[in-house]
Amino acid sequence: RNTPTTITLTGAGGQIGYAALFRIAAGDMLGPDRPVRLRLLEIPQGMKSAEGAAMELADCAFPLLEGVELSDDPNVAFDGANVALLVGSRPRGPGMERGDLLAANGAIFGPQGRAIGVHAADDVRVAVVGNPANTNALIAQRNAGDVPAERFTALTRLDHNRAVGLLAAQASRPVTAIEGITIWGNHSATQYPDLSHATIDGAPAIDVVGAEWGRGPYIERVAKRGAEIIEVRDGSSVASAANAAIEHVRDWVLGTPAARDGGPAPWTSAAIHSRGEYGVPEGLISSFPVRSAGGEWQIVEGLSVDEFSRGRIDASVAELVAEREAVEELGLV
Ligand code: NAX
Repeated sequence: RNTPTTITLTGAGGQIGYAALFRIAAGDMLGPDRPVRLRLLEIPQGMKSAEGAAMELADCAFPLLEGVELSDDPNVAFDGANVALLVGSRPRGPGMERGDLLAANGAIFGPQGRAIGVHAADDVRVAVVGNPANTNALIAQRNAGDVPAERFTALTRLDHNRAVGLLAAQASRPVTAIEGITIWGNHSATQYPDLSHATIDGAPAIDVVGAEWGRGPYIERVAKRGAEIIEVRDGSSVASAANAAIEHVRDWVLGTPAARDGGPAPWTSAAIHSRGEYGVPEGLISSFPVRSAGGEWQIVEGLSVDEFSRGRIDASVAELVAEREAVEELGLV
């Protein structure tokens, strides 16, 4: 039997936590041959709910699940963590200014970053789901001491999957016909779902669906899909967000698929540490086209960026720069 992987999940008493825990324990994230140990971090108000989830996990008798521990102390919860899913955060409330939002999240992600730096395993991989995800990841990374910056990522996989699903629906093709979509920038309304390199059954997607739609209503619909779900369901995206977090970590650890039929190997999207690729300022955690191999994300380089894409990428990256400046001014990083 393999040694268990320790997974710390924050906000474990919340909705996304509840949707993610059972799939992780069933092996959907790390595969059927990797036992897992779960560490659930909550604040005192969320503890009962996390306890209930832990009881139900026990009631599933998952063969891969070697233990569940609960804590409201990051120093305990991140001890020995190989994977950290940071879900609990303070999302923007009505009328909340950017400064207030970032300060509230600094109080969460600063201490969690420090605890990861001191207590997590050497191979720790961090995926931030809680919004504002990119900048929360930046705050945690900048507080985590010696942990390599590449280990801190934020989720844009839900945006990516939404972009695939909506394109497939428009073209009346299965999602498996689609490749080469990229989400660029911030996980926010400024994100840029880019069809320039996307294909449908190998043909340029933009020729199939038309540039007018692909560079207009499509972008808006992907970026505002979260609001659309809230409107229809009367509640935010939960199962799809948990699914995206699981796929992000799965691909990071186990790798993205190899090339088929002689084409380029498929890529996905993730917000990762920039070293200046595609003109994104170094040190930002921004979404790129990525593949994963050997347990590391690699940015897909050399894609052409036309004027339209350049403008969209720059606009979303400018928002990330402004958020970084704000957290620097607030002394959070
Ligand atoms: P819930 O409010 O159901 O759950 C959040 C949980 O986090 C609560 O139980 C709360 O007690 C806990 N929590 C708060 N502060 C904490 C801390 N310092 N340490 C540990 N736990 C803490 O929200 P849920 O629907 O689960 O969503 C969680 C987050 O995901 C939100 O910030 C939301 O904005 C974000 N989302 C991110 C998405 C993405 O693609 N990145 C999409 C879905 C979702 O909107």
